[in-house]
Amino acid sequence: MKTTLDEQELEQIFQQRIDNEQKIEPKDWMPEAYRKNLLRQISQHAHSEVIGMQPERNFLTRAPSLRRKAVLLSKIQDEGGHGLYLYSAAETLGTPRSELIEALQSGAAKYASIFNYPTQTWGDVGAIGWLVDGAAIVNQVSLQRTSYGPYARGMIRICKEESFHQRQGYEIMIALAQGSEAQKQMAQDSLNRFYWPSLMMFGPHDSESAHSARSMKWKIKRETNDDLRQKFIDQTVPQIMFLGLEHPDKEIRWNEQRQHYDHGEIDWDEFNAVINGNGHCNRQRMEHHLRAHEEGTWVRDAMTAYKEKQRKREVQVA
Ligand code: FAQ
Repeated sequence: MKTTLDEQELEQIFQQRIDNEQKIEPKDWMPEAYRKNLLRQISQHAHSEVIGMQPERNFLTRAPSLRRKAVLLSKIQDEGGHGLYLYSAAETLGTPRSELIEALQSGAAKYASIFNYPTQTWGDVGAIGWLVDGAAIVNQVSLQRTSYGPYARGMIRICKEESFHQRQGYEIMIALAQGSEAQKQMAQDSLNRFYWPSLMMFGPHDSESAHSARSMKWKIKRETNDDLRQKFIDQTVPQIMFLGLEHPDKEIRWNEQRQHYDHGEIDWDEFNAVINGNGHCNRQRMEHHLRAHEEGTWVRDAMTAYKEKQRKREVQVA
């Protein structure tokens, strides 16, 4: 009599659990391709949160009031925290954080394209909170139902914080849009520059998306790139109207039949250039990350030495 299950049977049971909406936990059996794909997505998500601190950090010393500075500081710290939850979730899949960071620094792993755009004005800080965090929430609300337990639980907490980030950004935009003519112009300019890159955050069209089909089958992703992008486009139109700004997409039209907005096309050449390392700030972002990592070596060394000392003490006591 056969006592162990073969790979195919294990995969069938695994898929059945996914189909029944059961979460997969770190010690459960999973196909290697599921582990690899999940590790890729979660670690890239973590890298995005960490690199994503850089554009806003640029304005910490230039925030227009103490209140704005305190709020921005707290928001940026939240993003760092999200990176840490996500690295922890990724590590449950068996790869240490140091390897994940190495992959980021060598260029083997990606991070969200949006963070390679420069922040030029205070309006950009508003646009990032409103549009970039807004797009991140649309994606992450969906990921709260992802099939991998640690990722799904991390997303629930992250979404709560992202909501606050989105509101702080929109509040900045309201203040600018209701301010002087120059402030309104600043808001419009930031909207114009950040709108299209925000749409790119959802990734290539479904027909071009290398990972979507498998990720949907395994419920790593719960909605496709294009469906999430459409949700974001639809929710952003009334927000732009409320601000009294012009929509950057001249082709935006309500489609009664689809009950969605029709829209213009993203510049995919720009998207590909940015994800392949040729955006405005790719080099600068990585140089900063490498420098900060290098400067933090003594902290990591001190932690390792402290842990070792504790371990030796425990051995002596035992
Ligand atoms: N940028 O087959 P797909 C945030 C890559 S968090 C760069 O469709 P997938 C919070 C993709 O990795 C923002 N690369 O891939 C915050 C793949 O390359 P690979 C991050 C992109 O994974 C706010 C290739 O193209 N959020 O912002 C992008 O099924 C403010 C083929 O694409 C997440 O990561 C892109 N935009 O779908 C922080 C959410 N799009 O790996 C600070 C979780 C695609 O084969 C301040 N991730 N690529 O070399 C996801 O939902 C998915 O990974 C997608 C892409 C939807 C991003």
